[in-house]
Amino acid sequence: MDDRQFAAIATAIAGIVAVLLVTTLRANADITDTARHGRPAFAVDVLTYRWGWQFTYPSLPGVVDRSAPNTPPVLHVPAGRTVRFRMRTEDVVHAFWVPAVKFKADAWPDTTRTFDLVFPEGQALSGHCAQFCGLKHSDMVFTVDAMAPAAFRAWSRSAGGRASFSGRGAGRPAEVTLAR
Ligand SMILES: [Cu+2]
Repeated sequence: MDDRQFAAIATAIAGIVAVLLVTTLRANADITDTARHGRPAFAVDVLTYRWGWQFTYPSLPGVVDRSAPNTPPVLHVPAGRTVRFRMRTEDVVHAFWVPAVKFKADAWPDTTRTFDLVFPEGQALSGHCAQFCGLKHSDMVFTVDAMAPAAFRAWSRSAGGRASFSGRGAGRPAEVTLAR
């Protein structure tokens, strides 16, 4: 290899490194941006079990939306705000899936999964368990009532609390994290 070939190869490698560096920095900036703008405005604890869902709200003690025979539960959230979910399973692996927000996440035993979602306004967005989990897997459905802020405040008052969702928290689905 002569000096010119060496210089050409070295230049090419430097170019590739520069491209990778810029790509990484951009991706990082994206994550930081999401974290800042996606500050959660409301929180939901999700418990999955054979064969149903339970939604509780840390800022609304005592409010429980849970599956009942032939009655899918309703998950109540403010529309257009970042909602932080903490999800666990009581038994086997289930999966939270809401097609309207193009999001699916597994609930694994002994694991708490955290994710942020922003919902469009809608009274009956459909939700499903997307992991076959036994006999009544197909019963594992729920609906999402994603309300405009005023309607959400009214619901939270009628549910016996004052949901604190003063945070601006408008954003888009952010990081999904796992904690054991
Ligand atoms: Cu399931």
